[in-house]
Amino acid sequence: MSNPAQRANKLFVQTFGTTADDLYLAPGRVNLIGEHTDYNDGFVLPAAINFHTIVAVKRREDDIYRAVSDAFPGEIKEWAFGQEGVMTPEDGWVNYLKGFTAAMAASGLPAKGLDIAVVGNVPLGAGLSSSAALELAFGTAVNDCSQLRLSPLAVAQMAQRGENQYVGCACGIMDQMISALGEQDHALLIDCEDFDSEPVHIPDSLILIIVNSNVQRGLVDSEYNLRREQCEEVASHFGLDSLRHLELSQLEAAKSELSDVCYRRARHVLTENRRTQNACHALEAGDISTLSELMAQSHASMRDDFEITVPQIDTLVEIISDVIGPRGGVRMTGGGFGGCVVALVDHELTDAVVEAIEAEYPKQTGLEPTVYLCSASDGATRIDKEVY
Ligand code: GAF
Repeated sequence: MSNPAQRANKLFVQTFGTTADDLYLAPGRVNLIGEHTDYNDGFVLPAAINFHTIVAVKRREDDIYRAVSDAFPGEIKEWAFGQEGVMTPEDGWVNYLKGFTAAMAASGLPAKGLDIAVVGNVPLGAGLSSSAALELAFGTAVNDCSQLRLSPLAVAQMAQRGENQYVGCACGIMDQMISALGEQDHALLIDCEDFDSEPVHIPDSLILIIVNSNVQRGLVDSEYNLRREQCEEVASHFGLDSLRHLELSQLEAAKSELSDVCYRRARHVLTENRRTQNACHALEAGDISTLSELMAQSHASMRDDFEITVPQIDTLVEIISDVIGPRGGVRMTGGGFGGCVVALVDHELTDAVVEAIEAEYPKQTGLEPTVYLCSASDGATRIDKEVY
């Protein structure tokens, strides 16, 4: 059975012996440009993708949550609202749900319990935010079922708080916000200082190609948190809360006062903020060769200054870039240390890009790539379980 909504309904019935009331869905995401800028109060330009997590839910009269995932059918996780207990990495996927209810309880928000069945097709561990998709599908369900009337942005912020304070990842707001607010055929320019956002149309002539390097990602959380600390160190050197309002000229003038590593980390963030705003203008103007140049610069900055790419990812970017030239852009996407590259490419080049990846990547790295031809999708929502 391939339809995920049918799978969610079926898993619900199998697990809880009754039918679900409602289904909610939230997308994974790909970031076009603006990497590691969100927790620096900067700019990001992600798009929600047409890969989703779906939760089938039934309201309960008490405050108990019971959840099952199709990755582990038969294994029911149970907790009471506000009594999530200590979360350990071994608990895995359910921590994202518990983090959300713990953050709600800590904010003084009430919520009734739910029975929940989770299914999805967002690739796991690929850097496409299967975790934010899970948080937002669940958070949107809780918000709706308990009639809290939180805005999609507030649900995203609650999810981020859950992940920061309870799951233990110091992520920024990008993944949750785009999963909440994505729009079909659009990327979203987000100003992470004030959470202002603006949809940016992706020209019809372009296709979104995501390629999973299938590099086993290691040390992601510790390296991520270290990058964040290094950025905070530079901000505090200048007496600032974040790198957002630091000028490149100020950074250059103080270069000798900073370690080389911290200087380069900050240079990435400041230049990436500029590139992101410029990429947004280029996309709006349909100026693909400028977009191509900016994405190439972004990749080089992540490789050389922020040091979050790996050789296999660099190889993938080179293979794609050789085929597309100025007719599209390509770069690593997401937190780094493996994961995926994103390419926005003239439709006419799709076959040539896929052929080059499939021929060259295994030869040069010994790894098999996974290619996803995607489109930008809408954000989290309740869905009609009969028609999905
Ligand atoms: C991860 C984080 F969750 C995001 O907040 C963001 O920092 C991203 O890495 C890097 O841009 O996806």
